[in-house]
Amino acid sequence: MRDKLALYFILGSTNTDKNLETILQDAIDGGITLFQFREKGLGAKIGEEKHELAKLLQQICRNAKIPFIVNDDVELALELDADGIHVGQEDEDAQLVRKKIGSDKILGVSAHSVEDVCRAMEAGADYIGLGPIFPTTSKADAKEVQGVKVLKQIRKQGIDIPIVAIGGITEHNARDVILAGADGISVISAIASASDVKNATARLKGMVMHGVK
Ligand code: TZP
Ligand code: MG
Repeated sequence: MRDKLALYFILGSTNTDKNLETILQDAIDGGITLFQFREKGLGAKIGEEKHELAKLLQQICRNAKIPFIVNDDVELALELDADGIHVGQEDEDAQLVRKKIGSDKILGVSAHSVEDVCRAMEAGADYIGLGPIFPTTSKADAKEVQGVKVLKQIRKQGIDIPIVAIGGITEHNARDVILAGADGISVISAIASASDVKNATARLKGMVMHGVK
């Protein structure tokens, strides 16, 4: 699991005006290790349209053997036979989600505190999304920014679950979160809003893997 979290890219139609398939393919070419389809926010697609978009993006991931995770929609994840599902603290209960998806699919859970992490582990999470580490404009209802404090606390207590850091992560601060104990970084805008998606992705990957761009 840990290696799959190195460069975790999240995207949905509300994150960009550009073509999502092109962005995803360029991000794959640049070296992302996992993809999460997150169709949320004002103007997000629902129903059949959401399903069709998910299917298109899943196929691109399948061709490249990149894990495809669905955000907060267990039914969609099961319908598409996605590789996994990610839920937040306010979404469907993680323990229930684990029951619905079985033991084979990846279960990711968002956490904001050591307590959240412990509960998620008991519920059967495979990895934690921890944040927001830095200020973000990609999530309207994001919790308070926490820096790397909670991340360091978790590792200091010997909690070893795979963790991907999220929120405002760029090529300039990626190294700090890895040094603080994250297995990888999760980004929306650092990739989706880049003028050269493939190049920006490759630079982020370099920071995570070797501490250099
Ligand atoms: N959860 C916490 S912050 C965030 C999510 C989905 C948004 C991350 O987006 P960005 O653009 O990488 O800050
Ligand atoms: Mg949520």
